[in-house]
Amino acid sequence: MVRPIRIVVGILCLLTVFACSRGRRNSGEDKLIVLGYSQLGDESTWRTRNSLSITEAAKEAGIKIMFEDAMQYQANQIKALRSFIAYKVDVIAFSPLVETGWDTVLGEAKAAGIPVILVDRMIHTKDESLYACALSSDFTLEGRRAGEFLIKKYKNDPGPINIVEMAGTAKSTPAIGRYEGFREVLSAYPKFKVIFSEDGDFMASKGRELMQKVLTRYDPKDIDVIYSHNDDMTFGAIEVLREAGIKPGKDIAIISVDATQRSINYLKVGMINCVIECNPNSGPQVMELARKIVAGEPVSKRTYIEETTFDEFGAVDAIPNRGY
Ligand code: GZL
Repeated sequence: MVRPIRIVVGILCLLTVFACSRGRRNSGEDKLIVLGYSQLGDESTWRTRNSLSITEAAKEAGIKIMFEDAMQYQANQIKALRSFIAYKVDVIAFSPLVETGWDTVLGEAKAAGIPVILVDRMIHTKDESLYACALSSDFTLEGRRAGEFLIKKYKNDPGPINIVEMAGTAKSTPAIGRYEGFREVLSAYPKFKVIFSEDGDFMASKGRELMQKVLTRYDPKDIDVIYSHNDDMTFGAIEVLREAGIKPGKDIAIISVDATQRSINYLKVGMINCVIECNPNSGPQVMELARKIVAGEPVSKRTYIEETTFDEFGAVDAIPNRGY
């Protein structure tokens, strides 16, 4: 039986340790970095892996992370950022769901002297001082790569080549970049025609819905390509195609972005024709940026994550396991 006095003493010891660590945190010696991280949601396989990369890297780096999942609501992200400011974290990092609507809350972080790292997605602002640095993929390049694959695949086909596009979350950096980069490359080839483009929010369920809508609107024979902004929407669409007796990758070519293991498996058996890599494993780079910023070391304002393309023209069987 534990005597009550021992419980009280134990609590007092814990509070003392905590107070010292917070004091030490602010004193600058042997700094325990406290990072507030607002993740936009858990909408896709990619996002789940990205969150794991972030939290595992924080643990590895000895950084105390306050991790908040906004469940795809910008209001939840703003609330989380404000709680990090109130807690006086050393540094904030977040993946903005959409590009606009952040100036006010980032102004509050700036006034509180808390640096902000943008991860995975960008914000649209006139005041670049609102964030210390940004780390993400080059989404316009990803879109260009998708277009370049089609130019190669259909180089001897006079067209028209009819394309169905399943876009990501509207006004998000990846959806904007993948939309624009794709058209930038194809604009020189009028045989390519995007006959349908709608927002599927990077979700498998909405990929299904979009493909069902497309098949009520178009004869499958009039669809040559599906360009999907992420694997989860692709997987939803492939289910619908197969239920309709349509062979994905053969009757209709498929380009998908992310490169999760399942999409690579589909590429290897010819159900997908091209997979554009979007790397979710940014955790270690985020923690290194956080450490440098807190230590007052210089960091690049913009860092792009290295990525590649896997397609039917390459050695698909040699693609290493993706791990997610
Ligand atoms: C891209 C990321 C996108 C992924 C999707 O960096 O923001 O969001 O491509 C994810 O899978 O949902």
